[in-house]
Amino acid sequence: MKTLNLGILAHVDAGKTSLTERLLHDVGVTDQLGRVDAGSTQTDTLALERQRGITIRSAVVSFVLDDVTVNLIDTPGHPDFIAEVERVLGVLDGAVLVISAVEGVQPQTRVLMRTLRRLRIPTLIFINKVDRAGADPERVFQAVAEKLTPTVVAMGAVAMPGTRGAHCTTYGPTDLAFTDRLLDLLTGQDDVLLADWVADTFALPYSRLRAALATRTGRALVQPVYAGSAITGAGVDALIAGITELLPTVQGDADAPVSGTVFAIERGPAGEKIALVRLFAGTIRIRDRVRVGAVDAELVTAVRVVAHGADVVASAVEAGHIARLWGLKHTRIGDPVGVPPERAGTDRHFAPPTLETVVVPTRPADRVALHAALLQLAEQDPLINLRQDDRQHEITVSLYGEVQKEVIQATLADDFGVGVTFRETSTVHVERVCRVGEAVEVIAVAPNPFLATVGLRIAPAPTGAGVTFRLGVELGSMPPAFFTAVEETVRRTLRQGLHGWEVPDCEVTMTHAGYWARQSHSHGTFDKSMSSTAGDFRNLTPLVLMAALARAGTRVHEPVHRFRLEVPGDVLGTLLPALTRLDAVPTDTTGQGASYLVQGEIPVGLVHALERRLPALTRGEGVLETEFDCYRPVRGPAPVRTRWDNNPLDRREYLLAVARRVGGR
Ligand SMILES: Nc1nc2c(ncn2[C@@H]2O[C@H](COP(=O)(O)OP(=O)(O)OP(=O)(O)O)[C@@H](O)[C@H]2O)c(=O)[nH]1
Ligand SMILES: [Mg+2]
Repeated sequence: MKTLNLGILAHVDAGKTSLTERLLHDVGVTDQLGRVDAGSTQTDTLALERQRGITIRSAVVSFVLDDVTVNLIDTPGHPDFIAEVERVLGVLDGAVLVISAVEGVQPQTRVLMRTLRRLRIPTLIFINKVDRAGADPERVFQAVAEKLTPTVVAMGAVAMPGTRGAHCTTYGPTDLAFTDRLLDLLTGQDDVLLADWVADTFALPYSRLRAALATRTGRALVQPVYAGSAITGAGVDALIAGITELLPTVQGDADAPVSGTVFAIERGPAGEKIALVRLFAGTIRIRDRVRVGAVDAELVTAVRVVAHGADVVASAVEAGHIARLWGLKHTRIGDPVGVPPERAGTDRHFAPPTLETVVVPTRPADRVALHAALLQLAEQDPLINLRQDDRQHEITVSLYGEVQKEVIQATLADDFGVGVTFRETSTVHVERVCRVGEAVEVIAVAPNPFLATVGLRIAPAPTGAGVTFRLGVELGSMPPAFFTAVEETVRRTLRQGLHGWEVPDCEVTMTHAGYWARQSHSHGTFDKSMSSTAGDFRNLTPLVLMAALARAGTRVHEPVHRFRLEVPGDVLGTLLPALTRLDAVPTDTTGQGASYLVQGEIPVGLVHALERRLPALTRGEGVLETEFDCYRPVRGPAPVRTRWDNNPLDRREYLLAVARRVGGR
């Protein structure tokens, strides 16, 4: 059977969960239509989701349409949970982007559509809530074409929008404006179709246009737009028909070598680890041993697949499907299963979290339990980037925002019985390398106390390039384990640069390498004082790297958001100086009738302050949208972050550390 793994994506509250519920109902999986407001949906199952009426975790449900199994993934829309969307993107065959017919295109809609287009994920757009007062599907369609993607075609019309009786009609071959639009869009992209149309305008059958529409949609070159209501069900039959006709299905090869991705991790009732895997090729059976990430042969102890709305026990999962696998004890999110799939599961599509906070247990005795609980949460959400400072034992997590903080607090209390408070949220900065710096320590040459020679050169790299590690020495000059120890330590050390912030992008080259081969006494025992170990390389590498980094120098950068601010024209006089005081840099101000659109940049740390002051500055009429843009050098003195690793900071500390270790050896 063919499968379609379909993501439902949108700005918060646009109606993803309601639409998922409506689809399950209309295809006959559920008898009763669940409602977000009653806490009775299939996908918002966490207690917290039901209480708050928002989605926090992505959830998978499934149904069969003709001969296709559709695995539907309902995702959260709140920007604090964007990491959940990110993890899902690598396993999708198609997406439905939901937009409210009342609120229209919203900040997260833009971010998501941009990403869907970049990843070439076939997408249908659904303008939802046409029944709600104020709905204006035509205006929203225009905004989609202008702000999101020009390659759109409206698949139907809405009568009586904004009323409970709103209903939808689907365009067909006799709707000339529709067929003209199709022709225009498709012949612009397809030369053969264009040639046939020029040769004989009347001979081009409608079925050919529909087929071309499906091909182009499947290649993410066209985005058909539907409209309707998840609550009343209007327009949903047309959307279902569109999903079947226009989105590409996959039929993976069940006999090929296993290839899949772990895209989520859950904990079962007994606290056991469950991996959600999208299988691209091959078959995984119970008791199979599979390679997962770096671990060679993990034993699969149980398999469950989502089928017809329920999660059922299965003996195997085949290519194309999504399954829950038990037994993969060491797995992490993004791990490849078997042969790594072409689409990597760990690619970064959205900005990383730019906030952080220290988590403090209410009862000091809970510190160890808190650490264990947060480790489990970090398994499910690696971007919280858990770290513990070596000296004070304080635990810090990275965050997207305040709602995520509340969710962590509630989860720790409800699931782990650990009460916590948070220190004030602060901004995560990064360090950028200024120029090339080198350092080297040679074995048996004072003050180097370690049985290792390590030379490292660090050089700047473009934003987003990541850390690359290269060998400037012969690969055969040392045992591979020593090179691995150096590379791993380099990556770990760069999590805190000269000012304590991560150095995300740089090139590190190992310029010198040396070791003493394993030596034994005459009676055959291994003599550690004469033989290099991986530990020597792990201890020496941070010292050399930090010395090289100190020579290269780093500059601290802060995260900056782009903002769009719509305000009444007469408040500009007071608003602009206020923006400047908030360190915001307006780059563009344009009049739009009686209102003005001000765009520019603002440091992330001040977005909250701007939000708070906005009502007073704009008589409550200002509409602010912000979105992560880039990191820029901080103005004034660079903020320093507490070190959680005992990395030496500079040459002086380096020598002190060396001296301490000489004494200790
Ligand atoms: N009138 C009307 N209300 C709708 C419609 N779809 C959703 N809603 C309401 O909009 C609110 C949000 O709906 P959800 O389905 O939770 O939206 P969501 O996109 O899943 O929200 P998050 O997952 O939190 O981002 C709820 O109160 C729904 O009842 C619709 O078609 N018409
Ligand atoms: Mg939802």
